Amino acid sequence: MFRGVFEFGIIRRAAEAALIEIAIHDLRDFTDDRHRQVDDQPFGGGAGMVMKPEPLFKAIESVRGAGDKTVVLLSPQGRLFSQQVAEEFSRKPGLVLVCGRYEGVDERVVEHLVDEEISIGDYVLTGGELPAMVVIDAVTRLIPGALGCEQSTERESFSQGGGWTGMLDHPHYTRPADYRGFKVPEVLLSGHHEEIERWRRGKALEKTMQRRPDLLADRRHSEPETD
Ligand code: 4FV
Repeated sequence: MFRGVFEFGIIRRAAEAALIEIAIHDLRDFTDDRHRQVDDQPFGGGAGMVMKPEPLFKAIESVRGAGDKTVVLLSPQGRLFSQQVAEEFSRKPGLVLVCGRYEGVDERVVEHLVDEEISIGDYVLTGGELPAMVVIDAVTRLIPGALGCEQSTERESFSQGGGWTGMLDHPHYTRPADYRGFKVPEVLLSGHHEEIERWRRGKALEKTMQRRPDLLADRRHSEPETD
């Protein structure tokens, strides 16, 4: 599942530039029984299977290495992933992303090995692989040098920098200035950078108020008190 995703675009370039290093480990390689079993029936009964502790302990302990890596289990029980969490993770030396399957992993893995549980949203997926890819994508683009000049993380949705704290993004336009009679807003063609900045901030605020007023509430809490 991962190969396809990491062979394209920014993730691929960041790996080629050694800005990131991604290693994928098959849990079955950490089993020692003939059936290479990684799951088993749940104690207490019930539907589905649970991932066994042994392969996970062996895998995580060997991958974690010197222990400077943060062990993250992707699960619906986790803290909701966000741009802020992505920025936090992008400043860490390394991550071990544990992808569950079936009903989930044996709780002793969570208790004794997992530093942080992360959820990408309140819905149930078939596995933790897609959430892991989401985390890798959001974190990689925050690694200095990962984004070429055509993109910047400075001012974008939810970013914490440059006065656009936590707002949705402003509309974007490119050539042609007139497409089927649909024109680009004059101000963007004016070259008046301050007016353009004001228009963009206005549009970002308008869209945020309409679609995500909750973000403005958070903003108010995160902004320092002004007299
Ligand atoms: C999930 C989420 C998620 C739960 C059982 C995998 C599934 C299955 N992970 N954010 N939402 N995981 O639904 O991170 O093992």
